[in-house]
Amino acid sequence: MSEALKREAAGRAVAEIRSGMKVGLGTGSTARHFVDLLGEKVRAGMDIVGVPTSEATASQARECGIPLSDLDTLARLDVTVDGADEIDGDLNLIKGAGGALLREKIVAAASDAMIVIADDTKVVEALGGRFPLPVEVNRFGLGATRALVQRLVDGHGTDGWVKLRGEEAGTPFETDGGHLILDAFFGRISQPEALSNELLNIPGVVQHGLFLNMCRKAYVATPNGVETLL
Ligand code: ABF
Repeated sequence: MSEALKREAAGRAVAEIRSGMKVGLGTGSTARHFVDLLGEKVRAGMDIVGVPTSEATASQARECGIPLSDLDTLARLDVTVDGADEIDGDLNLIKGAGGALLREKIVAAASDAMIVIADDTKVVEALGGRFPLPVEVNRFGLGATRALVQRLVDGHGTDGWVKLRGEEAGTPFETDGGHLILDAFFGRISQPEALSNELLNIPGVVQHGLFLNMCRKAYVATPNGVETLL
């Protein structure tokens, strides 16, 4: 999907931002367009404050001149705009390919609304069929936590797998919070709420990339223009 189309989706989200708003700033290549376009508005006089979901976004936002704050200073935000890896018909999401899922979820949960911007390759019938679910885990007890996540994958009845992100390259990926990521391929996830609870019941799991009942609107870029999913 071309960057131009991602930018169009981002532009639709920027059009919803008004002066005075407190805005969660997502992570990833689509969210990057949003931050860039929002920066243009700020430089033209729009008065907003952003809360970034990653160090990468914080650094881009600073370069764009967007004033930043955090969730210690601002307990609630008006809206968060972020990308996604999979979007189903109920606007439930898989996120975390960029490794920022924990901060993304904290920021989205602190926001009155979450708008997702994506291209149409991200729209799926059921979550999990295409994309492994990122599971952020504590370093301590990694082997035991991995075995418990693998047990959930095996119990899902598919040819699933669990990989430590970065392991094959010799350097495990580390999140902004200093955690690791297990990418767990479940196949189609028929009961996302149940899986969410099962994962969060594993003590070494910090958070996972299922974003359920959090997003109310998605702007999806297609070759024929941007569609709004509600
Ligand atoms: C973030 O960036 C992540 O939660 C998601 O994994 C990814 C999407 O990136 P892109 O817009 O580059 O496809 O939103």
